[in-house]
Amino acid sequence: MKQAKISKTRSQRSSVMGFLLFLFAMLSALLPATAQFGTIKGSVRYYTENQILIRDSAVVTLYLDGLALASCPVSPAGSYEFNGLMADTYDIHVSCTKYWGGANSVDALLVLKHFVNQPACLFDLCLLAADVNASCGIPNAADALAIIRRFTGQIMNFMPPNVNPPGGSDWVSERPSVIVYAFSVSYQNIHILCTGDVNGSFTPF
Ligand SMILES: [Ca+2]
Ligand SMILES: [Ca+2]
Repeated sequence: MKQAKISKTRSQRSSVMGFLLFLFAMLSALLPATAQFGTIKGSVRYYTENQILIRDSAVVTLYLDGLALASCPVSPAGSYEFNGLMADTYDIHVSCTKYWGGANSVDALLVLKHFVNQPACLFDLCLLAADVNASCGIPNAADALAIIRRFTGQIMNFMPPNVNPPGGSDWVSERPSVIVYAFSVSYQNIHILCTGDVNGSFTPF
């Protein structure tokens, strides 16, 4: 009698397991193929106190191991999105073609103060924006002078022969690394600045 009861219980467990396996197989078949991939999404903003959204004239590029994989223009809402990404670590960078502005004598003074360490006052993206000739060293008097010359209309950009080579573009961007997991969304906002506008005083238009 006891043996028959045990056998019946085993049979019931086996049926339940079989049903669960069947259910799992059905659900797997119903899920779209892209579901196993991840997404990166976020906004593009000017690096200033009120974090102004960049709603046009900017393109977000996705890199894997230094190679550009895809590009995406910012939407009118100031957002971007990359879908169907394999789990991995990606880099993101923004290029912008909006009007340049915001760099003046105040920025030049901040660059000089940083250069002579009285005190060092520029960090992260502001430090990158201070190196207007993109010489990749500590921003110095040459960068400060170039900012003054452009603000006063003596030069039209930060490219040679106006500055020493290599010369910098009108915009600089953060380049964050983003980890993507399967079945997940990674949120990453990216900040940009006009080159030379180290105090983020500009309102992009
Ligand atoms: Ca420089
Ligand atoms: Ca400024």
